[in-house]
This record gives sequence, structure tokens and C-alpha cells, in this order.
Amino acid sequence: MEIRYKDKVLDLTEPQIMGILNTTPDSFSDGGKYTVVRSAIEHAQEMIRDGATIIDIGGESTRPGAPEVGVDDELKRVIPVVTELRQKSDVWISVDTSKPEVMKQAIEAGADFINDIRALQEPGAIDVVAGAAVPVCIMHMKGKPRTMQKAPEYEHFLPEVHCFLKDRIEACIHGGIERENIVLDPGFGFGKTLEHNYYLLANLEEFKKYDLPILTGLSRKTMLHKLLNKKPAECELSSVVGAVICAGKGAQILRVHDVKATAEAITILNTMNKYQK
Ligand code: YH5
Repeated sequence: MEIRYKDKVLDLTEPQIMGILNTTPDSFSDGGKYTVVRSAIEHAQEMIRDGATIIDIGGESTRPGAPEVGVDDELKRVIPVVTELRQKSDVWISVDTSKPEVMKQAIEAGADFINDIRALQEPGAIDVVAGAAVPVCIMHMKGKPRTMQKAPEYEHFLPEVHCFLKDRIEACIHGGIERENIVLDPGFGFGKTLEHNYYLLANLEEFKKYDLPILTGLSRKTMLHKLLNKKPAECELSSVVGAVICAGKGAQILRVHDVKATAEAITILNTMNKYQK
């Protein structure tokens, strides 16, 4: 498996690490624009050195309960970082956004992957991605980020996740997106209880049936720190374990905060896999 954009190819035979780059103001001490862009670029370069082959740039906080961000603020946060990182590196640049205007300007600034937790449901989003022929990750979420964790309920959990992704794959293809540009994500932590999340993890291999790349993000999420009675920042070890479990069950792209530790763990997995009879 692989993903392609323009002259670039990302081989997915071995799992790839997507490093999370936050550009929301709360992630830096001083909110000045120059400081924010410089710190973001330094963080991105560190993650690249540590083994990330994709950098995921997000300007909207999608943590449960976080306020919504307007398009102008999101553009101000994301575009300068995409522009600067593109000048400095040929790493895959992913933009974590649901807004068509942010997608469009990010692609113009050099982004080569769109990561949309809302699975291109915003009007115009499919058109932007189809027009640019850029790879896209579509994720399952039940409800909206602000309220999704308030007692999510399903009649049939896993079939509903599959049904949603199947419908979105069809909508994307109908809208002109090539099937080989679609990456799937079951959306750990998005409108799911602790039980839902572990049920999903246990049955992750079901998502292989689409024959599309699978992306997962468990890093520092509630399913880890709540289970272990820890703070999110204390979940490096459990996040690495989560990433390795996902890779072992077929995920090709691992969205993580702790790139170096994840890269070490994945080296073990890759080496073991070479000796599989
Ligand atoms: C994802 O899974 N997640 S942003 C709550 C936390 C910790 C971390 C403390 N974007 C995903 O990372 N994109 C986000 O609790 C994503 N898949 C894809 N494709 C949320 C996040 C987080 C939320």
C-alpha cells in the first residue's frame, strides 16, 4: 500500500508515524505570531529527526468541550506554519481541518494531505480535495466535538462506524475523489465511551476489509489516562503501547505526540515482522 501526491510516494509497507503539531495558542507560553511559528517549526523538525514522515498541523482544538474556532483564526494559525515548513522540508504535510477554505489555502501553501475529523461533510470540502487530487483521511465521529463525549449511545456500535465510513467513501468517490486517495480512521475518542474505544481497538482488523490505508490516533487520549488514572501528559508509555497494538492490527499511519518513543517501538515490530514464516 502507498499514498501518492504529485511526485511524492509514501510507502505504507511499514507503519508510518504522523507527528502531531499543535498551533492552538494554549500550546505556547507567549501568543506572539513569530514565537508561535518558530516554536512550531522547531517542534516539527524535532519530530522529523525522530522519525515522523508526516507532520499533522492543526489549528482547531477538537478536545471534548473545546470552543469552536473561526475560519480566520484557523487560517492565521495554520497557513504560516505550512508555508514555513514547506520551505524547510519535503516531509509530508498534513492539515487537520474540516474547513474547505483552510484546506484550499493549505494546499496552495504546500500541504499534501488533508486530515478531516468530520470526513469532508462541510459543504465544499469534497470539491476542494477532489480538485487538488490530494490524499485525505476521513474519520468516524458521532456527534460534534463540543458535546460528543456526553453519553454517546449506539444501537449497534461497530456496524454504525462501518456504515458511516462506507457512506463517506461513497460520497467522496461520487464527488470525484480517487479511491486510492482515501485513508480511513475509526476515530478513537470521538463520540465513544471507554468500552466503545476498547471494543474498537480489539476489532480494528475489521477495517482491513476496505483495502484502504488505516490511520489511528490514541495518543494521550482519555481511553488511556482514564483507564490508568493518570494525566494525559503522563501517558507516553501507554500511548506507545496503543500505537504498537494498532500497527499490529493493521494500521499503516500512527498519529502520535511522542514520535521518538513510537519510532523505537515500531522498529521492534518491523524487525520481528521480517522474520514471520
Ligand atoms: C484522530 O484520532 N484526533 S485531535 C483528546 C485528548 C488527547 C488528544 C486528553 N485529530 C484525531 O488528539 N485526526 C485529533 O484527551 C485526529 N484521528 C485523526 N485522523 C484530538 C486529540 C486528543 C483529544
